[in-house]
Amino acid sequence: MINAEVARLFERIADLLELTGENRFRVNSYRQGARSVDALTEDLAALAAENRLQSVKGIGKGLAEHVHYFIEHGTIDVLDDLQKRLPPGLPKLMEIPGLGPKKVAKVHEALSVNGLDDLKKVIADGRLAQLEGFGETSVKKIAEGIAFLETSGKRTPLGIALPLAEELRDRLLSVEGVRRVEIAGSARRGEETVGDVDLLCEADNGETVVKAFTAFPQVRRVLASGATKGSVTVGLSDDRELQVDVRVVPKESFGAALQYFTGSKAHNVELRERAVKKKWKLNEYGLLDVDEKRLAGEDEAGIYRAFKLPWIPPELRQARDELSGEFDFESLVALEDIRCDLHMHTTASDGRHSIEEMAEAAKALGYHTIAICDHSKSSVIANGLTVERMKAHIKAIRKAGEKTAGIRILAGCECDILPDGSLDYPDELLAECDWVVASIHIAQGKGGSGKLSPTQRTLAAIENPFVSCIGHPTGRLINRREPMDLDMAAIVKAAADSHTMLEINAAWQRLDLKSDHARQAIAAGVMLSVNTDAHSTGDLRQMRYGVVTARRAAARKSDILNALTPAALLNRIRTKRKVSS
Ligand code: DGT
Ligand code: CA
Ligand code: CA
Ligand code: ZN
Repeated sequence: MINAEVARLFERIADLLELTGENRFRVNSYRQGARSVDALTEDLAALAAENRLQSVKGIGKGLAEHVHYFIEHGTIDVLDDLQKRLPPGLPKLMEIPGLGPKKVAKVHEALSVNGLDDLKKVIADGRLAQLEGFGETSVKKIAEGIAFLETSGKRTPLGIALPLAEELRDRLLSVEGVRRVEIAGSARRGEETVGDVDLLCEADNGETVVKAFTAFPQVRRVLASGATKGSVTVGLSDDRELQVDVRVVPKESFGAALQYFTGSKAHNVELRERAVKKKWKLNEYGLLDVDEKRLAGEDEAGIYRAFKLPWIPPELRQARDELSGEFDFESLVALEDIRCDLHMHTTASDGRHSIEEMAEAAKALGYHTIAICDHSKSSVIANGLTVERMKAHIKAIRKAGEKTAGIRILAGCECDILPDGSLDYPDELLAECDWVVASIHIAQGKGGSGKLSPTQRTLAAIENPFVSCIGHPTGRLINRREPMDLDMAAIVKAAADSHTMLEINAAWQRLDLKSDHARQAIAAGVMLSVNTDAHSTGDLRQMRYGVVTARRAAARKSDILNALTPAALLNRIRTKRKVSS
């Protein structure tokens, strides 16, 4: 459906026209057109084919011609002309909070500002503050806006955004008149990074709720505050800001709004296409049939039920195949299914807690098994264990296991895969471990001449009979380090053939494998192991990020090693050793 795109382009034309100082009527006709198109449930392309575009209120002859042009060329000529006429750096300035099209037009005209650098100059030399309609306060706001724009390029990791969203949700719940609050958007879908946080609030006193929200102590700047919607930024520890949107809706629309604002956009488009086929109307207010009779809106499941679909877990709303009706969502792995964590560190290498402390914390989470996996000798910075220390550590782990009732403690290690593809410990030592995670930490770049590539190193480790699992297989750090250049198809196949597990490292900085790779591994028949790589007892709670990543890969409980019974788990580990040796 082209409606959303056409609406966006009309909106853009309106902005650019306003920037050139075009008269208000012409600007408004585009804005009105954008709104009409957005609200339309019929497909614009179908209307155009029947020459009925002008029957839509808000679309006159000119806009109808634009739609026809768009269908033929995939663009709108007026927009292209405008973009050619304007200095290339100018439209970008409209995105700065505190600077709309009118003000940008003014600084362009009065001070010949053509882009961001020019703008910074007239702020620095005081000329902007002297311009009529600006002044010290508004210039200060614009300067802050520039800083925000320049640092907000990066998306925020889920592990930072989600706890913040939960904090704000809980605080909103204590605001008078608020009956219900849900996190929507990418955070609810469990995306590894979040652009902005979307909160949805059920209440009748929108204005006071939004006011209270904008006054929360976490709020750094208020971007908008109205009767049903508020938008703020909160400060992050690295001095970046994260935008948070709040929408207040009445009870009868809550489910429709939750469905709409959870997205993804592509998933919503598919669902709306189904509605259009039935001549129904679906939007954030509810689902209406041909006679405008309300079919659903109060609860989210009701929306899907109207389409004869089960409620769809947010993680799977990706416009893949979740609307096919073929997936058994009941079998999808959930946090409650996770009964063990098989990668964690202790004070023996670079962890903060002892074996016993880690075991007690895991027991409190209801786990039946953990594996202690401290670093091997070549991870010098991480205080990796020499062969002798590792031997002693295995004894210490067994002793702790005997002392600690109610949980099994596996003696494991996180063994480095060296640049030549060999492992950091001899096979005899690995054989003494119950469970071995093999990871690449050293020389993650492409192999130089005569050296093995990361793919070859990983394949070599998979072939070793004592390697149970490959840890954080791609080595990426979200926003900080690119993944290694790997032939994932080859790795996945070798892992499946040898019964080697691949890890979904649940640390939010890693999420490695990521969900697309996890999906690929599952399709090849690989058993995945979701582990926190905890360096403290608190880190064990990061398991949830690994689980949403697995859910985004449509992992069933039976695809995840950590959801098996104790006996089945040990059996799987033994299978690898038997098959390989
Ligand atoms: P983000 O913030 O970039 O991480 O991703 P989202 O998915 O949270 O996106 P956001 O915050 O722009 O919008 C939240 C949801 O609202 C989005 O997932 C789907 C819905 N939505 C927003 N704009 C549109 C639209 O133009 N069409 C449709 N169908 N849905 C939209
Ligand atoms: Ca969002
Ligand atoms: Ca948003
Ligand atoms: Zn580790």
